[in-house]
Amino acid sequence: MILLISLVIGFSVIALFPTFSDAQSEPKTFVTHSGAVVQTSGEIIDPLYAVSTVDFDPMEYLRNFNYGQVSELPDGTVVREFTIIAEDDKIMEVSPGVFYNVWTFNGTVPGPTIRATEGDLLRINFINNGSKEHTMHFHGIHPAEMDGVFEPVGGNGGRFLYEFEAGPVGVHPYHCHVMPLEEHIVHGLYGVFIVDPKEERQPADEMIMVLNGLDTDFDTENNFYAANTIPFYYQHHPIQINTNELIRVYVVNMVEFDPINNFHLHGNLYKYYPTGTDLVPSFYTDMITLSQTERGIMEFEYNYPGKYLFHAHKVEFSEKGWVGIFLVSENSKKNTQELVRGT
Ligand SMILES: [Cu+2]
Repeated sequence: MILLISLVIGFSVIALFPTFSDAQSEPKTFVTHSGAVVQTSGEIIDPLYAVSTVDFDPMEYLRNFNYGQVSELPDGTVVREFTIIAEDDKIMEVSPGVFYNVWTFNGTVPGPTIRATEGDLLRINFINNGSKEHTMHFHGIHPAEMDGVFEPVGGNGGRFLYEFEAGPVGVHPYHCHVMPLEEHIVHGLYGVFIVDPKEERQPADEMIMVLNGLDTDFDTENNFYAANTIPFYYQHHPIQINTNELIRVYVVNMVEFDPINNFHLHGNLYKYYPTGTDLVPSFYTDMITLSQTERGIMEFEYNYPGKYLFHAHKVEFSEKGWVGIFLVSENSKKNTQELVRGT
């Protein structure tokens, strides 16, 4: 009888915990109390938190511009509304086997590229679902109370409505501005804000490159560098472009800790518009140097097909991931100048 009861209890326990063996074999990612990110298939005792990993596709990010929900005021002003959600508990595998606690705007690093035309009214519904205070601080022109510095937004659902006119024309960063600032930026709370001129720029194959660094061991030095977060990504997945087609790159340097970064293009030179505020290029070069949050617009066309590198000429950065390839194909179309002239 006792044996029978034991068997019944035994089977009940197995029935109650059918996934026990699955849980043991499925790796989990979590953050320890010391801040280290660990993946294990073993039992996690008292984790700080356990989360799933974030997937980020740099190729999708590259040409993804968000224009918001568009409406119009009675006076004809275009209104663009965005909802941006901050979180700080996500883990991303930034390089094979390297897990990093990313803090995200709308689930990615960088956050979504926000794009508007000069004079549009921007409404950014900011929701902080993180555990810490966060804000959105836009570079550009706006009232003091919209600056995202002295109005920290509390975690666990805190909200703030940023409302301001888009300007000036150019490419600007946005980022969290809560102290310690360095920590909030290096974990990934930043993105790109493009303000187009009312008279549109020439048609082009447009792309965004955020230059970033990853301090995966929390020693205030970067272990990896990248264009768009994943080290070596565009070297393994070259960016496909065409000969005789205008390429426009919005480049923003968000690397912390190292005072400078730079951008070298192979087999070509580019016209460079610092901050993108002027419609006439300031330089024709194959090398620009960028300090923290320095940014600009690069424009170029390739005449010859083939593979061309682009990378930091600070070789340490390129050897730690900030390197990519443009794969240039022969363009059957007329070149951009002919298309513009309509000949
Ligand atoms: Cu923050």
